[in-house]
Amino acid sequence: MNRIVTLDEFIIHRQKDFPFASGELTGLLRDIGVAAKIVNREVNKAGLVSILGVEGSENTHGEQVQKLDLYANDKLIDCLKNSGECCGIASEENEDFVQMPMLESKNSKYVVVFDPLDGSSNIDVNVSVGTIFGIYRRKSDSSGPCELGDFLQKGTELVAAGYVIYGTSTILVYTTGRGVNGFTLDPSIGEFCLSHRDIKIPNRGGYYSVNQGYYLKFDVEMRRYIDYCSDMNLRLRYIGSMVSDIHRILFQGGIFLYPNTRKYPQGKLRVLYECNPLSYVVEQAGGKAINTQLNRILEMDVTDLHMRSTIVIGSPDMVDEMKEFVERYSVPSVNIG
Ligand code: AHM
Ligand code: MG
Repeated sequence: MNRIVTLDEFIIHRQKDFPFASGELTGLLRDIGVAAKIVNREVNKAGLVSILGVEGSENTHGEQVQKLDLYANDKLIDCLKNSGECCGIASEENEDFVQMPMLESKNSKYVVVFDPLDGSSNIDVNVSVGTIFGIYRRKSDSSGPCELGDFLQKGTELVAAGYVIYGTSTILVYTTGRGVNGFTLDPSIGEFCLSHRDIKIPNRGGYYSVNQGYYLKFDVEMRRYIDYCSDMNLRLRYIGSMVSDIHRILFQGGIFLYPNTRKYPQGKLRVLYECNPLSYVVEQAGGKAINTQLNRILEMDVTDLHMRSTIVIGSPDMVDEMKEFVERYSVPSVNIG
């Protein structure tokens, strides 16, 4: 029988790969693992909401019941604050970034960005949701508080990124730029155990993933590409929870698209909390991620904490093919003048 390798063991072992590592990044990844276990416990109880109380009400302990995405947000912030391994966080749930107390953050050189519970509209119907995270080295001087510029970095500057999927089992997938590994939570021992070593995305896959309900709102080249996917007998899978859709594509191959629509002319998904971390993971696994202007997601300038983007991400050959489609069918803008 193979010996079980826990997430903590793996992270500590990997620290040796970085000669000047101080242990902060190791600590941060472990904190995220702890927060994931706490969030997992609550997500698993989501169906008991009628027993435990609905949002805004008081539960049997006299505590206010919180929406799960806000609960996940608070837990992540608490875990990162307590350990003092990062100097600030930015979350999809917070308007502004949050500075960690200077004393506790020990002049840390990292900031963390996250979407605490992606796809949270799915919780009530028991569909998988996830946490997405990214870690950057701060740019400002570590003797002072963190600044906005520490968060507005390109995805190419990510030091680590990953996600946790709360699904049929709970899996944490992360990369520090040296391959992608996955860990499944064993509830009997309460540990994430290495289950998917050195994940590689297939060059092609049998799935495409897009909200086809918006078909008529997509640009013509995007509609052509979606028709092509259907003509090629690709299977359409769209969970409406990006982490879950990307997780399937990572293992089975395929392509995920969230183009611009009339409602979201810049795309819906957030660059900092969704597009960049997941693009980093997918690229590390051998995949590709671009926007519908055909630029690499990780190289986009980030100008706002909550900036959105279009995204096309997944198996490398399929993303290249989509790019060719757009180049071929793009309607050149006519200058009437
Ligand atoms: P959220 O962060 O508010 O949950 O929104 C992001 C989610 C993604 O997980 C998912 O891919 C997308 O929104 C679904 O959007 P739509 O319902 O427009 O297809
Ligand atoms: Mg989200």
